Amino acid sequence: MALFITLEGGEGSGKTTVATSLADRARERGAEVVLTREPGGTPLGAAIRESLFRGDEPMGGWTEAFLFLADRAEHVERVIRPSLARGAVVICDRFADSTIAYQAYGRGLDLDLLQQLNRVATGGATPNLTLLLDVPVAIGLARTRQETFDRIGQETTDFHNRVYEGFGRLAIAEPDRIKSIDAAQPLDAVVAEAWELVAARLARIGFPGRG
Ligand code: T5A
Repeated sequence: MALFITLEGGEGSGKTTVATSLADRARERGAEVVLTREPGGTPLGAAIRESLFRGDEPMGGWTEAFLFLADRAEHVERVIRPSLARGAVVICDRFADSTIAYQAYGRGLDLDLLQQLNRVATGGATPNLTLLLDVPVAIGLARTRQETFDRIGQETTDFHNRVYEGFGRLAIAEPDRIKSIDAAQPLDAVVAEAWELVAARLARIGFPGRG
């Protein structure tokens, strides 16, 4: 019965808004839904999130990567794996693909090593479906209020362009898992497309997902 869905994309692509809407719709169809996020999906993760984004202090690239990975290891062990084990639908706002897009493509850290470290952090937990909300960098950044930008949100346009390219490459490499959605469309259209994909997965595990 379990289903593991992640939402990925750049800043302001609409992940949080779409994830909430998908969770509401899946609950209406009787699923137990665990809506969670990275970083910060556990009490320890909330402290890690605070360390990652507090202030403008510079942080080493690998320090940043290990903080995201530590958050993920705790999140998988404490929240994601137990929820899936009891048959819940887990909807997670960002997961392992963000580390590849931001820390490998964005920061330029070793991609193979980060993939290995992701495998350690996730213990092999892999999403059944990843919705990549694809929006041009300039549109996404314009949607996010400047004053809410954190250390990573404040990065250069070049950095965000590399992240965008990274997500695109991941989608090409894993077309069965990662489904790209044009997130420059009006929100209703984005949610409708995302729900279509989720409803099909829910139907496969026995929920009346369509409609
Ligand atoms: N990170 C994270 C890493 O570097 N490595 C990692 O391994 C992980 C896990 C997370 C930061 O950490 C980085 C990535 C991030 O920089 P965060 O606070 O979770 O920080 O930031 P984001 O995930 O980027 O959240 P944002 O709030 O910036 O973007 P969302 O969630 O994609 O967008 P959302 O839903 O909040 O929407 C933003 C605004 O746009 C509007 C919404 O109403 C809202 O006002 N909107 C639309 N408007 C018009 N049309 C649409 N289609 C719209 N969709 C949304």
